[in-house]
Amino acid sequence: MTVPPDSIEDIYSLKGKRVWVAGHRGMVGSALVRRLEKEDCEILTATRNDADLTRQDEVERWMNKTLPQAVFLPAAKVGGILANDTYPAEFIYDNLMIEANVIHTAHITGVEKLLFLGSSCIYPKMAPQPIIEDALLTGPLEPTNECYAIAKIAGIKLCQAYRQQYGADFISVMPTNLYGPGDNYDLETSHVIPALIKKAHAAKLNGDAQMTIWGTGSPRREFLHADDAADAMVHLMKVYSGESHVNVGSGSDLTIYELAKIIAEVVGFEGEIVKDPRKPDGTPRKLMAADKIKALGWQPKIDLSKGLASAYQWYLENTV
Ligand code: GFB
Repeated sequence: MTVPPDSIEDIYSLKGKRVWVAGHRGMVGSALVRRLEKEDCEILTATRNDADLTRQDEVERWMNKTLPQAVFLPAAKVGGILANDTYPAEFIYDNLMIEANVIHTAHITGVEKLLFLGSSCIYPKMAPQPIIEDALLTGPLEPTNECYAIAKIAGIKLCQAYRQQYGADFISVMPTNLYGPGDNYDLETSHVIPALIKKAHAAKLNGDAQMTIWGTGSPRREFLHADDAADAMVHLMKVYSGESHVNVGSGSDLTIYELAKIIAEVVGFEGEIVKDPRKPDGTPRKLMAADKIKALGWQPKIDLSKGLASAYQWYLENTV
């Protein structure tokens, strides 16, 4: 049951604080900046020229200079199933470096509160559904994204370790598959939603009889709009402090084939949807339990069809 937001007391205030969004150019980082603009705080951002987050000396220099009081850490090397499977070295190395540098330096420079973003792929491939937070490290991971997941699990452990040893107020959230403005539309590296929007749009324009989706179409996925995810993160920054990570999802899922049909309808592609089983399916299902975040007084506002329509609009206005 969702607890009314008003009944949950803030334990941390962003008011008047210097708040660093590390990775503000990404889809989640830019959604966080949009959301934080509604708070009475000073938003700090760093371009790659200011600080390459994979370089410890650059992170230290930048954080010592700007002294953020609160940090959101969405910065990460991210990608869809094929990118994860093709570039495991970058997915583990870049992510380990970014989180180790930022979390350690946050401790050294006395950051009051830090929120680290993981991903639902940290859970075992065959975790019972819906996946509760305690399912972490109870079984083998999905092989196509094992390197990314191991790096993200290390990030959760970093936050827990600095909390246990030094009392640092560092928390972690595990968002489900996200989509929204600023998404990556490169078909080789993107997630499924931007890929299918792009494919459906091209098929419509070409007058194609078919569009192809990867895999069997039967895996189930949960999706959340990036603006909802950012809203959840700002909420958790204010109301949550604890060692365990918190799932951030929509609470419902659908098959990839069902998703493709909705996207075809949103885009106006009327042809056939064909499956390509030579491509990987990945995890069969990763619906996360939403009980914890609901009990903390948060629920999503953007339903999938409306969110997909706005994502398509963004695609038309920004990439075509
Ligand atoms: O979004 P996606 O790449 O990520 O794929 P994952 C989701 C499902 O959609 C898979 C299928 O079963 C894909 O086979 N799919 C169908 C497609 N057509 C397409 C297409 O054209 N492009 C893509 N990309 N998929 C990633 C992880 O897993 O999701 C990461 O690898 C991370 O670690 C991220 O957790 C959120 O949900 O499979």
